[in-house]
Amino acid sequence: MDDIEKELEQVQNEEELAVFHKNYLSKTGKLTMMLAGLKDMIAEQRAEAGKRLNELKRAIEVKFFQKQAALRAKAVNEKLKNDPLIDITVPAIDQPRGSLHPITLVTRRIVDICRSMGFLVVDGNEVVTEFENFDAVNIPSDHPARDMQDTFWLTNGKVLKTQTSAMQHEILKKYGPVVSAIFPGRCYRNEATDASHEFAFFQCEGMMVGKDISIANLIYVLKTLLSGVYGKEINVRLRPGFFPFVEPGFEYDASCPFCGGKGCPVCKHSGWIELGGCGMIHGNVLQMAGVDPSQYQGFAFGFGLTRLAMMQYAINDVRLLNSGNLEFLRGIKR
Ligand code: FA5
Repeated sequence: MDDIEKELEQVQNEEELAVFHKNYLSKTGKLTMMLAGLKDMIAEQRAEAGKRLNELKRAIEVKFFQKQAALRAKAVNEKLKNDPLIDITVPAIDQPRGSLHPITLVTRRIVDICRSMGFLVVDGNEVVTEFENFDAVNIPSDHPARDMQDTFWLTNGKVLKTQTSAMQHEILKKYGPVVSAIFPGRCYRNEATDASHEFAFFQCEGMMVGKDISIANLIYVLKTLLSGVYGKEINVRLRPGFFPFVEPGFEYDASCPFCGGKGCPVCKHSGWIELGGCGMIHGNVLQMAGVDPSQYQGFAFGFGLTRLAMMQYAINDVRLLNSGNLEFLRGIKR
């Protein structure tokens, strides 16, 4: 141990450090080889020797990273000192710093809450196949539901994702049949834009599939998620609603977080805010992804993440979010 440490202390630059790493810590390094050699020892000795060797390797690794940081800092300082174009004595200009976009803030909040409930967070493509966006979620080519989402078709036959539901199939195939996942993402629809409709906007979708998953689980997850987002107890109510990929399907509302359900301009004095759609995943969707609907079932829910951010930050025109208008962004109270 002492010899290895001494050798590390004598390292003068990053090239020598790389050689040290190769000799001791890389896949073929001495310490790694010694650990690999443990398998040939008799069982009684193996545990004790393994523990000591692991401790030794970890201690060397810590010293290695410390040395690496010190060498890098030294190199940067030397560059700063010797570069005639950089004058480190000039006082820093008091520039306003950047800040996170409201969509990013809301996404992070949702992701944190869902992670704490054990959900996977999946990042999906914006360009998807026609099959993923429609057929795999039970919207075949002759289904009228296709007309509800005016789609940007690409010349190669693919589409710009019109809904995060387009990721259900891939997630079920990759992680199913037992999976809990959320998948926020940018969606595109060929809309005539106005204060509440953009052609590019964010949705967030969640899905839980397994044995004995029920609507009670769906309501619990929605309540926990929304209460976390708003930092107060939120109630959820379901109304019958149609989406081809869920059966039964619902629209769901959250009790207004701004007035506590008493009625205010945000909830149009109803006490409830319409958030999105949800329901039990249709058997056809499960089957197409190779999940047996007689054994497994689950729920899915989706909502307009952009809309949530607009309510959270009192933004009255969705077009401002993509506008790149710094005045607007600076005015947002985070
Ligand atoms: C859907 O897209 C379903 N995929 C949601 C779903 C998921 C239902 C899972 C059931 C199970 P819808 O078309 O209603 O549903 O869109 C959901 C939300 O996206 C809307 O409530 C709205 O907040 C948001 N949204 C839709 N179009 C736009 C748009 N052009 N601009 C801004 N937000 C939009």
